[in-house]
Amino acid sequence: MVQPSELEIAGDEGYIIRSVFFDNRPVTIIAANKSKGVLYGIFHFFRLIQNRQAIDKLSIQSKPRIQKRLLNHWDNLNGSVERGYAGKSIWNWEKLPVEVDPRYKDYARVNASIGINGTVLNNVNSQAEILTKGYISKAAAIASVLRPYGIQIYFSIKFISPMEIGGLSTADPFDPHVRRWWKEKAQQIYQQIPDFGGFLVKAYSEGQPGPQIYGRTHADGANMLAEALSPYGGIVMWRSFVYDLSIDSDRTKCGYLEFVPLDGQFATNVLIQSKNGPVDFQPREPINPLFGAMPKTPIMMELQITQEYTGQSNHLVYLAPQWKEVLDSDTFSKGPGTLVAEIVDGSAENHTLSGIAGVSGIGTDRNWMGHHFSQANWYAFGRLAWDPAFTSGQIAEEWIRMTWSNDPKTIGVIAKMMAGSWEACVDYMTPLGLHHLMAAGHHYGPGPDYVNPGRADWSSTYYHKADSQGIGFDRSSKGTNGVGQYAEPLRRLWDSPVTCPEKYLLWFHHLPWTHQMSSGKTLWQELRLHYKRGVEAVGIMQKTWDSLEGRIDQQRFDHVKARLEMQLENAREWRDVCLEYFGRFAESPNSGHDR
Ligand code: GCW
Repeated sequence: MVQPSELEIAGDEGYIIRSVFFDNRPVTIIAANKSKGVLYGIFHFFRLIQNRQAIDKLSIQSKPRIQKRLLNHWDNLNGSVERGYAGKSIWNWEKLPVEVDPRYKDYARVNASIGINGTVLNNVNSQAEILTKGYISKAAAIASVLRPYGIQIYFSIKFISPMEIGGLSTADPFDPHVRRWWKEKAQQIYQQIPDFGGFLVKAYSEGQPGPQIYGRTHADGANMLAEALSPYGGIVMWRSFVYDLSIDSDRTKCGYLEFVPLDGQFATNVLIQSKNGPVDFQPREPINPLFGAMPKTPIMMELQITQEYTGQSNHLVYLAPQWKEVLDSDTFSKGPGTLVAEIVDGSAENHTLSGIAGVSGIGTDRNWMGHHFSQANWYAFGRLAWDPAFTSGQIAEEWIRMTWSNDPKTIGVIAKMMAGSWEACVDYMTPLGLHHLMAAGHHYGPGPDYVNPGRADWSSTYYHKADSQGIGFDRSSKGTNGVGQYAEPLRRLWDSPVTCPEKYLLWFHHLPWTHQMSSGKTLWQELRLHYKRGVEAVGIMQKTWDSLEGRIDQQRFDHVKARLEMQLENAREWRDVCLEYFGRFAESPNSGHDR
């Protein structure tokens, strides 16, 4: 029926599902090497049933391509969630470990059903308290609920914890007392949580301390933690989200400049966790140049499920197409066909360790994510982490069938809305490679004129550089040479406005308003068209949704309807504010453009 040899390739998490006859009766076998594989196999089988697929002639074999598939909660210990738009943190630290909210089990099941096998409980802007005895016991209570579902827990740690809660006078990674402190801390954690996953670290970035305080490198810091965790099989996920403008005045270049020279210096249980793009989860970014640039180090990809820059919990934006664009991008780092997905799954560079993280959007809201459709992003993250080759359409269809309906009309309508929603958001917020145009104090509405008094790179004007001469950030070889961080032929193609894909045009080039686009239109005309198109797309989504009234329950229908109204209003605002502002330059007497 299933030979043991067939299971060899299934590994620890894979499974085989097969229809066979046993004693003349049809049976379905779900076989795996480990209980986790059986768990995933059963969820696969449920999915088939929920998707109304035939289950009488099954012959399925599946295993995850990426090893560590994690959610990252940006949850603070006081119950607030950084960039969370769905209520408070689900971790009720005050009541733990005595009271264990039944929702943790629901959380575990949802995650296991999409293959997620790890979760970082607390914010990367970390508090040292997470490592105190009390919090370790609280976390152990969560771990025991998640364990049967194959989910390990991890902590974000603060680099100077030995000082803040350990009474040491330094956190220097070369100090023997500091090293001992971390080793003892690891031992303490593993005593209570034997399958603890490891540490996530944001160091020397946005006010978080790091080894640089002591003149040490990221590798020195990461390796100290790796040494403490390695006896137990724990890992360190060290983030590359750093942008110290004293290293380079172009923010997009900083991560690469700090990390690439360290390739080869990290311990074997360290992964470098890098955001998909070089800035910060903008509606669209070109790939992070670190993918493929550190062949000796496993690079873990960080995606953002919570919609910090894409309308938060008010806009319907299905992000799988964005993630697919990144995963399917060719880095050319080992010649043509070295896709980001193959860097991340470890196959391109022969790493045994591989990982992907999604910044969670989960909160205490009844529907988990604030917007019913945001759940699709959670679902899609899990599915792509399992296999980056799945298509966004296929994932959407599975989710729609399980969440909304198996009625073909409903599926078709919702699938169409979802498919176009990301590109619509890019169009009404930041088309043609524009980025980071938000108003002061939040990451929601438009503020192209915003200038941060303290930091140039927190200003919108730093990114778009619009003036009467033109618009865009010159990262070509004539500008900051940001393009120089990519492998050939990307470097060459993106260096010229003629061969640079238009979706990245203003990311890499500062061009006159009269620049001719492939459509024959001028840049200014094209920009206006994109903003207009984005707003129109939301209007169409709204009408499309209305056509579903009566086909789905009224409560969720009304919820989405109300949010689409808000989305349309917001999209119009983005269009009007941005075009009014850019128009001041584009249509000024010396722009060369007709009014
Ligand atoms: O996306 C930005 C957010 C910060 C976040 C930071 C990071 C957790 O605006 O809120 O901090 O990036 O990723 O570290």
